[in-house]
Amino acid sequence: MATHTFGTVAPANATLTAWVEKIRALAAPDRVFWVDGSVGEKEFLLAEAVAQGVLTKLNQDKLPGCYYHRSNPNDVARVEQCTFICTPAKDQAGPTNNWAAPREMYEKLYAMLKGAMAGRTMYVVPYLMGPPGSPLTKVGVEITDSIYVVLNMRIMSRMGKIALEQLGASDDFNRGVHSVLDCHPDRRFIAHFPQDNAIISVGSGYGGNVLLGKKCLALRVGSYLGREQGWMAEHMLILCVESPAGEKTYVAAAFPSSCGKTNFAMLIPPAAFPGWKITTIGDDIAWMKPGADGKLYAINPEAGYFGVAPGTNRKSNPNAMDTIARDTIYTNVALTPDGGVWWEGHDDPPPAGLLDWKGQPWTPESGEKAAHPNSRFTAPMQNNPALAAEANDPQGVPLSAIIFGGRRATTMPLIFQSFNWIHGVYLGATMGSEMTAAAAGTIGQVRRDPMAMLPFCGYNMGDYLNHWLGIRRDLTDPPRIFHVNWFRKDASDKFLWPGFGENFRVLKWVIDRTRGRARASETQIGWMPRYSEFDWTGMDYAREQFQQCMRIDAAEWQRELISQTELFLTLHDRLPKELIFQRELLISRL
Ligand code: GTP
Ligand code: SPV
Ligand code: MN
Repeated sequence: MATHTFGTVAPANATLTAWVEKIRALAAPDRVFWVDGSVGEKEFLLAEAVAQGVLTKLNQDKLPGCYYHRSNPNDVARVEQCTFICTPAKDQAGPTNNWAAPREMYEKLYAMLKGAMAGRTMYVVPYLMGPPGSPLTKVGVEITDSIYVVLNMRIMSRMGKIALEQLGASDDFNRGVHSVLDCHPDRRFIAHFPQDNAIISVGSGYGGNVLLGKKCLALRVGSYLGREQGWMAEHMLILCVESPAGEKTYVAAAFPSSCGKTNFAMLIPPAAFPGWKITTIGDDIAWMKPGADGKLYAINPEAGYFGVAPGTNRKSNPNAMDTIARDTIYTNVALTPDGGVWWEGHDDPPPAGLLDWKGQPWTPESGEKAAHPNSRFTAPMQNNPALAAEANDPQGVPLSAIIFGGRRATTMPLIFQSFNWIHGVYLGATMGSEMTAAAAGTIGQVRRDPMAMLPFCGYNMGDYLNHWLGIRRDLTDPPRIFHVNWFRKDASDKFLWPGFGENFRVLKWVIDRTRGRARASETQIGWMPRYSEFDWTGMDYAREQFQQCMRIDAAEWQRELISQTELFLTLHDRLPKELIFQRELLISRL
């Protein structure tokens, strides 16, 4: 074997090297690999991952730079029941989080980590969340024994040398430790220590459980830091709408997991809107801070997309298809005999000889899904043909609108606008959504998911909602707040709205509202567009269909209000009074 020097250069930061030494002494790996983020190192790690059987090289003529991974079948999604917020007092984590005392959790997890990396390599991954040089950007360091995690972090964050440069001699970095251990659900913990800016994740190798920069730092710890420091960490996409005249409007949107953020962030306007363009700033996470001009500025802390594969095709999301055509890692999709990938909702019919996500021969008659419903692609955002130049702007973009939306078969109309900021916060706080495959749990059941942050808020949800109300004080020109639902169904279980690219018509009304160019009718629930307010060019959608999609059904809203009671009771002791008043007002209007 040829000798190499990859991974051998330790950084000069003494705090960092001392902490890494502490974890090394505990986990007892055979070697420590300092990741520098170089291209040569990437090639070396990919070859290593293939040699270990962690990755399979896909057909390089069809999918250059692309690799394939199957996770342990017991480890295919985030696990909320194994996710803990470890704050000194229980009520700092609040009623919507699992809590454990920090000291007990450290002791338990350090015991599990003892000798856990024997015979393995311990990788040290310094990374940035945010563009280099942004006042919002944070440094994290993830220690992991998974080469798959290293290669995913390479795509999802700006990592290696660039992060060490930003860190310099500082001791201000997130300390993340991850070990797959034996990947057993009984020994799976994702523990956050917000006061220490630290994370320990064991027993999983999948997605949000282990790519510690993403949900763990950028949302759970980030939301805590944001409240301390006067900013917000949100589960939101960020996009730019550019008019034919070059006017740019920035919009953020919070939809729960697997409810359409990536698709909306990459939307291509219908052919009937020549000259209109959507560019992507982010597809999952937004860090937002009031600017000196009184506007709310947002950055995307990530550098790649960890996106849902099923349903992605040339028609629903052409930009995603281009993005994942190279330099992408596919996880838990199906494998074609010629080294390609397939999933439910792919453009091509399933070829003969397909292997499913578990590696078993698959036929359409099997009645099983070939790709796991939460199968994913990890792709660099630089591949996105619609990437906004602003995605790398340290200043971020000023938001004109924030959109909340869940997956609701009933009740929620296609679109409405809040009366004001407090009403908008109420809409976000009471958002409901049917559960999806992105998290282990009962799929299809409606649950309250405030701001799409229920699984991601790193402190007391009542305090979080207060923070939302408080941010308004620093804004003289706040984003307008809207609510959408792409998923309303008719009696025969069919979607009432075609969604995807056609969502542009809704988005256009939103931005026209923020610029005072579109009219709306006042209803009990908010401001709503009339049929005539939308531009229907190139779309065959009757007034009656639109009305069905926009209907406010008294009986449905009664049930909605009753089911909100549960959330309000859960949060009672810290729930802002303003939100209780909003609910009272809605009841009296209805
Ligand atoms: P996370 O990465 O889990 O946070 O998900 P996400 O919010 O980015 O969701 P994504 O865009 O990946 O979409 C998830 C699923 O919803 C996919 O199967 C899409 O095909 C489907 N979907 C997205 N947009 C629409 C839409 O406008 N209408 C309908 N009917 N389905 C949609
Ligand atoms: C989500 O579940 O919202 C995701 C996927 O974006 S994961 O990174 O696994 O959390
Ligand atoms: Mn997400």
